[in-house]
Amino acid sequence: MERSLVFIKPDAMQRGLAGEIISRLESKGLKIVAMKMLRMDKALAQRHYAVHKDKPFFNELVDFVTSGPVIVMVLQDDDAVKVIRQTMGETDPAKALPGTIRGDFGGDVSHNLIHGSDSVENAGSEIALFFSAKEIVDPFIEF
Ligand code: D4T
Repeated sequence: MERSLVFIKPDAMQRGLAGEIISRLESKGLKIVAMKMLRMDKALAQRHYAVHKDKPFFNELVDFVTSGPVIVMVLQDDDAVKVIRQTMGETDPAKALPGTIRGDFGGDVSHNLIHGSDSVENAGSEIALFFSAKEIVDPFIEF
C-alpha cells in the first residue's frame, strides 16, 4: 500500500470543483485515509514547495497557494503516487490530456487545481508536514 499527499488548490476551491476532483480520485479506487480543510500560511507553503525556492515562479506560487483554503488529503492505494499523477494530468493544463483533471478543467501552469506528491519519498515528508500520525485513519483496520 502506498500513500500520497494531495491538496485541492485555491482555484479549484473557488470554482467549486472540490467534489468533482475528490469523486474522480475515489472512482479510481484511491481511499481517503486523512482529510482536512485549511488555509496555508506562508511558512507552511514555503516548506512544502522548498524544492522550488530558487525558481522564478516561487513567490507567485506561495502567494497563490496561500490565497484561499485548500482541502488536503492523504490517499492510499497500490501505486497511489502514479495513479494520482495520471488522474491529475500534466502540470500545464494546456498540455494535459482530456480525461485528466487538469485536461478537463483547464487553468494555467500557475493555477492548476490540484497537487499530488511526485514520488513515494516526497509523499512521506509532505504527509508529515500536514498530518500527525493519529490523524491518519486506516480503513483496513477494524475497530
Ligand atoms: P504540484 O507540485 O503542485 O503538484 O505540481 P507538479 O508536481 O505537477 O509541478 P511542479 O512540481 O513542476 O510545480 C510545482 C507547482 O509550481 C507551479 N508552477 C510550475 C508555476 O507556477 N509556474 C511554472 O512555470 C511551473 C513549472 C505549479 C505547480
